[in-house]
Amino acid sequence: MDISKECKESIVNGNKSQAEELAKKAVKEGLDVDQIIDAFSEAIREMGDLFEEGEVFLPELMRSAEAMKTAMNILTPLLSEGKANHILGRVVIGTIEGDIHDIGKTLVASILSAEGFEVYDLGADVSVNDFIEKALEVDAHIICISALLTTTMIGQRKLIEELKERNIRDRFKVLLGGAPVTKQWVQDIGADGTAENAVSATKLAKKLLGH
Ligand code: B12
Repeated sequence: MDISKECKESIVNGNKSQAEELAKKAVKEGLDVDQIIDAFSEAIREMGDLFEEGEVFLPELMRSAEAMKTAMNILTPLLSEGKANHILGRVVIGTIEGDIHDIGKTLVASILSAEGFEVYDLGADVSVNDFIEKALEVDAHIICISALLTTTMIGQRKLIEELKERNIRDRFKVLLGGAPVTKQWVQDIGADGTAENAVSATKLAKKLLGH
């Protein structure tokens, strides 16, 4: 079986040790990390679809996510290697309050960092206030907010409103992401953009800062 198929299988079966072994193998054999991450990502999304259809239940989805995270913890540090020697800009990133999905956000943070951004990753379930305080503290150029739930997307709007309230909206570019985020939503709440994946997110971040 080819390694991409094995990666998918490990996630679908929620087999943490298999996922870990495969990630280590990919690193050891110098395989294309992007391709391996794509295979894992495709599998976890498939599990999400099955979950929505009622074909798998939360404990299974959680086991798959655990396996995915174990593999990603091994693979994402590789993405940050070979950092550019000048800083393109400072980015504060996190998943919005009430939302614990952090796999995609961590991928975006890794690619941004690999491309030369100084990244402050606040983790998941981050309050609007913590985003803003950190952005002010490090004098960030961009705030990146991830939301994977339709119920937590509202926090993205809250953050922009809070920036306006404090008269600091113009100090930061605000990028939104996560599966439910659409261009329409970005426009509706007055954010600066969105991207479907970590590579296009990084391209957009560069473009917004004129690189
Ligand atoms: C894995 C997963 C989980 C894991 C999370 C583990 C973790 N530590 O992250 C667990 C099992 C814990 C989980 C829990 C829940 N989940 Co869940 N989960 C998923 C799943 C299957 C995959 C998400 C993922 O990791 N994708 C892989 C990564 C690589 O992709 P990504 O996140 O989309 O990120 C990419 C892009 O979006 C983009 N991006 C991401 N962030 C950003 C930010 C910026 C600024 C930019 C520019 C780009 C960007 O780049 C990323 C990399 O390419 C999705 C299904 C799906 N299709 O998204 C459901 C899904 C998001 N979950 C869902 C639900 C309902 C839940 C629960 C509420 C279930 C429950 N009943 O308790 C809880 C939520 C708890 C909470 N309060 O947050 C629903 C949401 C439905 C909705 N409309 O709101 C989904 C869509 C599943 C479904 N189809 O029903 N979940």
